Amino acid sequence: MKDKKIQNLIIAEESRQKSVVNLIASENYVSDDVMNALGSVLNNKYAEGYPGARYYAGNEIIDQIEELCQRRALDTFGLSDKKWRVNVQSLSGTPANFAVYSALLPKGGKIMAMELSHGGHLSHGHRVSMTGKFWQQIPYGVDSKTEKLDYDEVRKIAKKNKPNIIVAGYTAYPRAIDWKRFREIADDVNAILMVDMSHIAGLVAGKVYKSPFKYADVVTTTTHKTLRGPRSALIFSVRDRVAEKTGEDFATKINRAVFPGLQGGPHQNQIAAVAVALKEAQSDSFKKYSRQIILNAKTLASELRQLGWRIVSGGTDSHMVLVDVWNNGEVNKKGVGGLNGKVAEEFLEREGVIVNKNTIPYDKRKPTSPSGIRLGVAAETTRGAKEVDFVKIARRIDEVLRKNI
Ligand code: DSN
Repeated sequence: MKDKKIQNLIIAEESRQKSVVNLIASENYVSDDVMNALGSVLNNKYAEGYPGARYYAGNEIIDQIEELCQRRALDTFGLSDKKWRVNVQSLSGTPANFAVYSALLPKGGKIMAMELSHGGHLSHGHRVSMTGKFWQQIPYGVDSKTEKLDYDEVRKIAKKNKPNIIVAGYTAYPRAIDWKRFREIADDVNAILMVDMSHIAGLVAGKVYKSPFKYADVVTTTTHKTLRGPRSALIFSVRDRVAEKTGEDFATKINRAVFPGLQGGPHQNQIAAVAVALKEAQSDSFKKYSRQIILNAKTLASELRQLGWRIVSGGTDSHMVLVDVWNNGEVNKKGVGGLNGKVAEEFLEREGVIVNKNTIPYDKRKPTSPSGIRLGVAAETTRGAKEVDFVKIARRIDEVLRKNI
């Protein structure tokens, strides 16, 4: 690279990534093939429109890449093109969710979604996100005792508020989700059921987390978390749901919302890289990696629990563990607690363990200095870590945090 300043910064970041224990739940390490597709000549092409209907000439090969990516997206999740369509152009998760709402909701319509502090996402209608300015969020949370979803309560809130869309799928909820119950609730109130499976997409592809496709009308996902692809997003929609006013199917409306509604030319290098990652996600080695993720996350949760730390909801069914490091400001019998998530994140970073501070359900502290830290095992699992390594990681976390209590 001629630009030495940028080259040196890239080298420095690569060395940082290699030297730390990475427990950011939304990060991963992609293959060289994914990187090669991202850094390819595909970056040079403009392709506004969709395969077969572009606004520029010269897209014969680009069309084949995008169609292959669509095919692989359906195949990865075992979907028939008779039942599902997929848009692969959205640049990332928040724009993908915004595209769905703008395609399917009336202006000012209601998005019923988990509130941010309980594990929801900004793009699910939070007031600081454009999704909360254009539409109204109807929040639901988790049960205060179990810290798990209470489906009867979700149903009550839906019945009372009659949302246009119900969003299931979260950013800091480590447990299994009963998609069927969500379908029943959505049907009860005639709402669209959207699943945002960004965090768990790789686990669904690897068949270690229940697939939402049997129940959802729309499924969005980023491609760079457990799915281990480039930063991008996919929007799946069922063919047999049509918009009430126009009679068009959801996918037609979503495609129009993505382009020309929200974006110009798609990033074709990114689409090719997604296609590469999706092929990898169909492999046996990916299934093995997914199984290892679950074993590693359970090991991390149980080891930390034995060391005295309170695990939110009591455990995990995914790649993620939420730890209550504050414990209501008290140090417990095993000598841990009383740390806020911000300082815990900083202490750990100083010792080369990268985590993020996170609110816990019913948090009494502010999001900038919350009660919890969120830990994810996908990135270290990609690097080959097994249960024995996660026992060591849990002990290292415990040791660093105890030093600072
Ligand atoms: N930032 C992602 C996460 O960490 O969960 C979601 O957008």
